[in-house]
Amino acid sequence: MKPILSLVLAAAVITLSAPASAQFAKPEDAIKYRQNSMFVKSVHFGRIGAMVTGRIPFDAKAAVENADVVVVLAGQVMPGYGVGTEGGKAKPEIWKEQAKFKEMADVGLADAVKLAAAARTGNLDNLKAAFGPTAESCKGCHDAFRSR
Ligand code: ASC
Repeated sequence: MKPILSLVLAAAVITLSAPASAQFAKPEDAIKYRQNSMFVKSVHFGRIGAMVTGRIPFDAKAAVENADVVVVLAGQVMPGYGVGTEGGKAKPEIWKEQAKFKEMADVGLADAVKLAAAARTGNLDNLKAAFGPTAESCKGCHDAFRSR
């Protein structure tokens, strides 16, 4: 594992051990965090998408690096939606249907982990096979829980 990723993961573990209410100084920060996190995720996921569709050449090393960013951020979804942080594009259902929301977040993370594993095989067909389900997970959760 790269030193930088180890550091990010260590920071994530420390962050996760704090109660959700202590995650952000103010609710607007949680909203900003969610939106920026989603933007960064979409940039890195999008680069893999561009390889999968042939818009950019397949680069196995870049695929791994991009997938790893998606994994780290996909693992940080729940802390972004603590009690009292309603707002932004997040539907109120997120806080009313916590179990469903968490389940979708967990599936999203599992798919991202599979995407990173597929990237590590260095095989474009494996990357293609893992990309679709991950995109479906992203879309499914956005359709259910994000307002337009
Ligand atoms: C992205 C992005 C999303 C998802 C979704 C996948 O890159 O910004 O919201 O992928 O489009 O279906």
